[in-house]
Amino acid sequence: MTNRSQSELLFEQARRLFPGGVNSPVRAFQAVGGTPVFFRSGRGARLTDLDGNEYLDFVGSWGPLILGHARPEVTAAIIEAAGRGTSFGAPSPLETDLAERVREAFPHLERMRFVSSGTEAVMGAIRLARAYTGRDLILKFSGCYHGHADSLLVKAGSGAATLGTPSSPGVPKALAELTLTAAYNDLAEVEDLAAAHPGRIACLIVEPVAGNMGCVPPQPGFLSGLRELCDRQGIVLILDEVMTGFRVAFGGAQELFGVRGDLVCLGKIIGGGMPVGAFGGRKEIMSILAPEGSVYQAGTLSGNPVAMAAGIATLKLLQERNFYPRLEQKGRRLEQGLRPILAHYPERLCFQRVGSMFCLYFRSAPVRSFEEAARSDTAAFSRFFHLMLDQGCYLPPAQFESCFLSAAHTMEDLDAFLDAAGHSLKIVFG
Ligand code: KE4
Repeated sequence: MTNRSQSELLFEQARRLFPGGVNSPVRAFQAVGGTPVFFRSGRGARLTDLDGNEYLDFVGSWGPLILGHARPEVTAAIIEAAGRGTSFGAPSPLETDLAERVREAFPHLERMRFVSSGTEAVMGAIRLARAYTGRDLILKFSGCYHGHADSLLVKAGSGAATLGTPSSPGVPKALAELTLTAAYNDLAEVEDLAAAHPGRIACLIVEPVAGNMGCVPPQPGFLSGLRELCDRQGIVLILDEVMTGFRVAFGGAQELFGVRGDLVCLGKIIGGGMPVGAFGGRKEIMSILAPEGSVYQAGTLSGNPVAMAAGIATLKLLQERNFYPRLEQKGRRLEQGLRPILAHYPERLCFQRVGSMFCLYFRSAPVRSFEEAARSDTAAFSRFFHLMLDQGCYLPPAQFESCFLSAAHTMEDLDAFLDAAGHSLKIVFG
């Protein structure tokens, strides 16, 4: 059993300061039991905890660290920018530089706005869609997570689903009633909802690959069907690419599946591990945003120069030749290596992957919606999680999350994962 006494001590101190001892619920290990690991440092694909234990990291800070921890070029850019001042509260050329790089990946973002989190990006996009259409209803999918803004904490995924509060207390009923929900990949249900509420739905927001109920790819025709329906009904299609943007391809899921949003939300990778979110899209929608228009949105640290510098350094490296093909080779190696292992446990496991994001569900295949993900054996997952942790593999501490590979993971690291997984599954399933 790995000694994590320092983490246990630190967790006791943290519980006297923070609810649940953490500053974001998914970190609390509530779904898997035990004590959250406190980390001292990360380098490449590895994390080191306060007891000196080293782990291969398959969380990657929940997505941002596609380059791995402490990538020298990113760290150098942060240090250099910080030396010139951490914040101006005024424009800097760094915002323009990062925005131009974002637009290279998402050319249909005619205008954009930087914020400090994915939640803020989604809040801005929703408010814009409501103002642009003059409509109040929004439509989301159960199990999708779009940050913790009130209107989106209805049948939400990620930590909300993990903790059993997909619809959070504290959200006024009157507000929650303005959020319609459908099952992911169920186009017919979306059509029914649109028919039941003609001319009242402002926007439809979707994760083009659902990474907050594990890893659920869109079924063929799902995204294009949503696009067509939104065009037909005058509904703003918001693609939440906070997780998938620059993850599944340089141009995100929109590049992969060829479906464009009217508005797009970004985050995670574009900050290179620093707090950055962004929303953007068609000029005619974005132009009603203050100060050009009257839809208000603001932020003290929006476009923060140090965060911008981290994002610029990150995107520069993602544009290097063969970055994504090399990452795909690693994802394929992991999937192919797992296949013979999972074959020992027919109908007990389902591995789903899109690029360098993946999930091992403890239930039979396939998983196409949250309703299907929710039937996973979370007790078996928890046992697997701890067995992997004790073998030096740090996974997301919840079944309803996606794992991530980075450019820093080597083929030997993936073999170590496969060995640990094979050993762990033997114990879990006997
Ligand atoms: P943030 O506000 O956490 O930066 O982004 C919210 C968000 C929006 N949209 C999508 C698709 C997201 O995945 C997220 C955040 N993802 C979770 C992980 N599943 C963040 C981890 C956490 O809540 O601590």
